[in-house]
Amino acid sequence: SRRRRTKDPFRPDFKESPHFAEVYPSSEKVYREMVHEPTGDVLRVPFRRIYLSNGEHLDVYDNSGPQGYAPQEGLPKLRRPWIERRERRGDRCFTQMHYARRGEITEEMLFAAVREGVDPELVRREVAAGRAIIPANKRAPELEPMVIGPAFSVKVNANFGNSAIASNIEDEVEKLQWSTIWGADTVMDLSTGADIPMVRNWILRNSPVPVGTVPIYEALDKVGGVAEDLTWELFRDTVVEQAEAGVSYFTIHAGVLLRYVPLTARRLTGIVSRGGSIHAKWCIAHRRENFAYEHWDELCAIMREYDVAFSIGDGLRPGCVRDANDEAQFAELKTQGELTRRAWAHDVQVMNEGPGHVPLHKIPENMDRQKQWCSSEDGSMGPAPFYTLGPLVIDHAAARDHIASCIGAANIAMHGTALLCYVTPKEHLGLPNADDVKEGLLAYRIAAHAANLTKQLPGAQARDDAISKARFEFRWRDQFNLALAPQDAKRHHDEALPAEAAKDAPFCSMCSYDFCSMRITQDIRKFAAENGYGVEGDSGIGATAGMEALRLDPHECESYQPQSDRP
Ligand code: IRN
Ligand code: FE2
Repeated sequence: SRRRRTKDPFRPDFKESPHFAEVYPSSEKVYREMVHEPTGDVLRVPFRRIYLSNGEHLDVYDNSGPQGYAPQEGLPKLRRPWIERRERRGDRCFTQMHYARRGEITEEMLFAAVREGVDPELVRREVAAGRAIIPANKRAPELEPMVIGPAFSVKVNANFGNSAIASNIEDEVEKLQWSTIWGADTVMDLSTGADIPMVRNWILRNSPVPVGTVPIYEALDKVGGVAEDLTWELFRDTVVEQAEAGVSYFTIHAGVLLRYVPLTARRLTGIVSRGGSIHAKWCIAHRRENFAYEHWDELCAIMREYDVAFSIGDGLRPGCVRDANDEAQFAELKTQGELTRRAWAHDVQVMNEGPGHVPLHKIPENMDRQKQWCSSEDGSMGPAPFYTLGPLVIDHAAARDHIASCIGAANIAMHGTALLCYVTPKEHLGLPNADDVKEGLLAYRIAAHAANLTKQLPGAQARDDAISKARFEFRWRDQFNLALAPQDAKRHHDEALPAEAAKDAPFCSMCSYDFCSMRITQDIRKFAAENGYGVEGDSGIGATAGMEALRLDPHECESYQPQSDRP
């Protein structure tokens, strides 16, 4: 990855974007058309169609965005007519929550519902109740709408952005493209280095997914990195500029109250949130309450006008398993709940950020408190969607923290977390490059899907079943193409057996022919079928009947499958 500064931020020297066809051979982008009845608009909702060698195909959720647009031009403005209609109508509040509460199913709600394969009325109802959000700033016409909430598939957020030490505009746009092609549902530009507004603008104009930011980072940059010099006015102006640019959700650490800061004194790792530490420093230096908390209603007014969603920061999240679920963390979470209810009163969409580092046995308590505290008191609203950073379930996995955090992420998502903020292998060590972004995302796609299976959403298991069938039938190419990263799967397979013929072989290099359990199982079924013992079909349930007819003890059968516990 290049480290040199961008020469001309108005005309960066972009690399060629990753080619969809190379990343996903045997896939094609298809669009499902759907009429939005109230306006007559025809929505074109993207899917990735995976073609299989047996003539079947499978459509999967697709975040890769419109292909073939040079970053210099930016992506097409899909939402422009929808937004213009609302502006012509003279709307003052543009939030999806506002429309949902009025009973209106917007184009965005329908679009997201088609992607999820659910009734658009469910999306409307969840958004109206604050249980789901559709981050979609009216100044971000490029994005393909998506919904975040526990009633829908679990989503994954990818972070990138430059720092003063590393990266440039070209690298960050490349990380954006890398993120969406590997399945990021949302991205956050966390730039803190040179040209923050420029980097953000290039990302916004090229992102098919909602973009989030942490505005306090740019505000701190404006005051030369001196937290004490921040003011409410400067922060507010930064928020307005970023809303105007098209950011769809803001992390704002308004729950870091002055009186909570001392609660972190005895922690092993103190305050580990960047935004949280900036606010805490300001509060302590001035002995005053957090200005984002004090001016929360003014912030709500800005969010309403653009439809920017709050991602209420977890500035006091635990930074190690020792600090998990402590007083500081839960004090802030309670305040997040109060802020959530105040935002809802303005029809502003909200999610709550969560940790961090939490050992597995403490995850359910964290999730339960979020659900309880970030709802309305009478239970008619919420809980607001939870958005967690992992959590990492052990602290000593440096260089493998994507795995340590994925375990917590799958677990907390199973308990109801709606959006998972990825962690890359570089976590705690350095700024991620494009490869780290890919590894982080693939790990998190696994965590999200693991949780989706537990939620038993309609069709959630279709891809697993398709790849399992291909595996059992030795359709190797289909196995690669159905995998999260087809080329990587193929590369591993081809390492020992590169010949084309091996892609139809009834074994692989792990067990070879004689010890292939799947091949032996097929022999068993074939034998049973040929001997007229009534096996139904060629790969199914009939096997049991066949075994019975053969008078085989099921325990004896195990000796036919010496490797049966292997993948
Ligand atoms: C998500 C959940 N908790 C924290 N996050 C993300 O962490 C947040 O959305 C942002 O992308 C990143 C850094 O936040 P801090 O360190 O400024 O809190
Ligand atoms: Fe950490």
